[in-house]
Amino acid sequence: KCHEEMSSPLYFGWFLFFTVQDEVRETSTNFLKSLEGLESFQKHISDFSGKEEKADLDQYFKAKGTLHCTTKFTNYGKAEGAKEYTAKQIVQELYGSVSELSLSALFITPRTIGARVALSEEQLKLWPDDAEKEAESVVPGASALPLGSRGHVTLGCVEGVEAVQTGYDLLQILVLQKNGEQGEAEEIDAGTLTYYGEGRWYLSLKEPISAAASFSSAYK
Ligand code: 2AM
Repeated sequence: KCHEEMSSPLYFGWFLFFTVQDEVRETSTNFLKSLEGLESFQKHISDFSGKEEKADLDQYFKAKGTLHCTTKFTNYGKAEGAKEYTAKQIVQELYGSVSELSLSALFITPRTIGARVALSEEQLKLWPDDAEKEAESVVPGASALPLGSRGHVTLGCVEGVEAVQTGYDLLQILVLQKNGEQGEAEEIDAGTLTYYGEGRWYLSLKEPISAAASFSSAYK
């Protein structure tokens, strides 16, 4: 029983080192602060508050625990493909290994805040083939995006919203980008900020954040 539990986690992923988590949280807080200071953001504030008044974004999103980038949600072995993923040689081989995650963008929607992860060739070896396809029913067009597109770190969610939503929100923005949606873009200190409507804001970072992380699994 014990062995079975040990090999059937809730999910696999890259877990950011603790010191790095603090840095990323700070970056996230600064991002929200700079958003609130923008005229363009204030113009669309009703996307978040439903009213024409100042919303405190830092209070709006609630943190979801240890910062990580999920590779496979195995749901204690119950998710489709869980056993196959767990048994993969590369998963066994790289379990416990440390690598640098490149956080290339930050994004918020009225539901979630997250960081996009630009996965390396090596990291993509741990990425499930169907991660984007699996989201197709929720985000039409997701399955046509490149492998690894869903890679992200959930930084927070609105109360009552599950973390899985962050990846869907990212994929939705990427589908819009792929369809040539220009949005309303402006340059800010940290990079190019684009508004895609319906409260979707995407900041492409001038300098990606390098975050040390270890590939491992979590049980809750
Ligand atoms: P996240 O990767 O967007 O943060 C435990 O719930 C973790 O598994 C969370 O980090 C969560 O979202 C992720 N998760 C939950 N359900 C999922 C699903 N159906 N597909 C992919 N990831 C999922």
